[in-house]
Amino acid sequence: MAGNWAYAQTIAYDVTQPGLIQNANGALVFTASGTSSSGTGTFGGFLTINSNNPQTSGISTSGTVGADVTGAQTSTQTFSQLPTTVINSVTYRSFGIDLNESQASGESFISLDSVVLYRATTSSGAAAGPNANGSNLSTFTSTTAGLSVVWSLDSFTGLDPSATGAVTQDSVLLFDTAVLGRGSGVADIYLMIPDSAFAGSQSGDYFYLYAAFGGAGVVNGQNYENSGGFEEFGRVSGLTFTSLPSTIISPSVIPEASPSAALGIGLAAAGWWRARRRSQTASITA
Ligand SMILES: [Ca+2]
Ligand SMILES: [Ca+2]
Ligand SMILES: [Ca+2]
Repeated sequence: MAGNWAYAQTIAYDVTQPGLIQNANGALVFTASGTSSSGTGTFGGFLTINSNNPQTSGISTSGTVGADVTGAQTSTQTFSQLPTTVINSVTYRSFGIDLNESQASGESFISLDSVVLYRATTSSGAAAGPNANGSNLSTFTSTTAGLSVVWSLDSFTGLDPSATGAVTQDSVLLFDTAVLGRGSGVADIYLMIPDSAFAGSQSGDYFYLYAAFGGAGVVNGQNYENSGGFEEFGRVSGLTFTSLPSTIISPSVIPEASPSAALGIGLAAAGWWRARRRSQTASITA
């Protein structure tokens, strides 16, 4: 089950408790829990992935969406639609992630395996989005003209992180919605991508966000596959963050896993898990 998109080296971030990630590719990822903000925030949803598939993925296009995406709640974004938020004097394009998982025993956990924000000079039109397990993303990436990667959770070559051998560093975020969940329609997680990553963007450019959930499978006995309830990405605006979570979440390496090594991930992660809490006081406050 696990390992649909497991790569040679997986960097895991344990976000089952509130905390802040300083992503290697320049973004801030932090939980709403443990965060203080002021203002009247809005969450402008533009990608809804709604399935019970253990691994699920989608891309935000106004064209033909993938099987797990709710088209009526999903749309291509233009540059002017992407709001900015200033945190500690740095300007970010600000996004939120609303996680919805079954709260039945053992089902509240979910992994976020991939996030890629693309920029294109043309609309994707009818290019079909990816299938549930992340395959068929190449249909989108190969037919959308002028496509480039603005930001990604992972490091990869080319345009398609689901392509064999593309990922050079695989990061995965592990969430527990029983701890972090704030209900439907509001962000549980904030994703702040530095505005500097958007250098050169034109007002007429189009933006597409790809996300994949559930691929971590079983880690330390917890099942991070997707279960009932939709996952949604939205634009976050109107918030001033007065503090961020005080816990910095450090990355930990999960050793190599073969595609059939879900059990191996669990065993290897046991040692990693015991040593994972290397918290320190956050140096970033707004
Ligand atoms: Ca789950
Ligand atoms: Ca990943
Ligand atoms: Ca779900």
